[in-house]
Amino acid sequence: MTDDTYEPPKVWKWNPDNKQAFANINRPTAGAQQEKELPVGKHPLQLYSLATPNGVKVTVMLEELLAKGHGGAEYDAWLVNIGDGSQFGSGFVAANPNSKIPALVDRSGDTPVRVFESGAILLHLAEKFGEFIPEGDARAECLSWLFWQMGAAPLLGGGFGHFYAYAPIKIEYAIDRYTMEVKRQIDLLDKNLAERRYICGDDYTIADMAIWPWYGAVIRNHAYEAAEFLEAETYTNLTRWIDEVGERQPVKRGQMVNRPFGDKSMQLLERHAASDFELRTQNILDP
Ligand SMILES: N[C@@H](CCC(=O)N[C@@H](CS)C(=O)NCC(=O)O)C(=O)O
Repeated sequence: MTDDTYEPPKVWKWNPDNKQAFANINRPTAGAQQEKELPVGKHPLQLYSLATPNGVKVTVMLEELLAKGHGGAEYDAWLVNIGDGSQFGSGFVAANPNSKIPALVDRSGDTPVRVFESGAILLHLAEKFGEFIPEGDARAECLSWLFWQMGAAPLLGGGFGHFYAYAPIKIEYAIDRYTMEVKRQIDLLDKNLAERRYICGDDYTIADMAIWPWYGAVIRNHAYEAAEFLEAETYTNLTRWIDEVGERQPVKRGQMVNRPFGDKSMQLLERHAASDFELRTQNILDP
């Protein structure tokens, strides 16, 4: 256990009986743990995901592309329940050797192309459809914020969120360290959004789609119950942007896909057609 008397041993050993948060699904090794094929639907894009912030980035992007009339962005979204270890099935590991949602298989060409890491998936789709990524100098700014988010999120989620909300004991040292960093991150976003309507300027881009699900959830108290602790409401430029982005229809739809928790009318476990949002939410399928 973790207290101030803990002395790390010379060599760390994995304890498979560890019952702490997420310890039951995590392993110190990579690779498939069981044979399990992935389902494949009829659309060009096959998404294997769950509606966590990393998953929502991609479903928002796909819904945004469809709203713009890109029929080639039609997708089948299959639910991957990371709580039961589905990310360690052989089919999923073939799509993402890193065993984390989201994973996309692009079957629009002659051979299927796998894409993993949410930032890489956003970039793949932005380049494929020529949308939500600026040209010229603005492109570098957009990619900078996209990659900023990919580097920042583990400190927000794996660092702050884990030690503030999930760790079995409250460790002041860890909470202080990560709160300092997270407050700095949200102040950075707030200052950036004091100057700009969206993260990179006047246009809504994949950088907004990457950042919104994480910081929107924390600031609006949907993750970690830390909004008061972080004084979330004081970051008024950030809250203005969170509200504006949250009003977009594709953002509302994207959040419903592969969502097995919360209000049943917002849960669309699998998405295979646009009509599923009206016809196949859990309040209808499992009243
Ligand atoms: N850097 C990755 C992170 C993905 C990630 O951490 N996914 C989590 C859910 S949000 C997951 O699949 N966890 C399962 C596990 O750790 O076994 C990305 O952005 O795609």
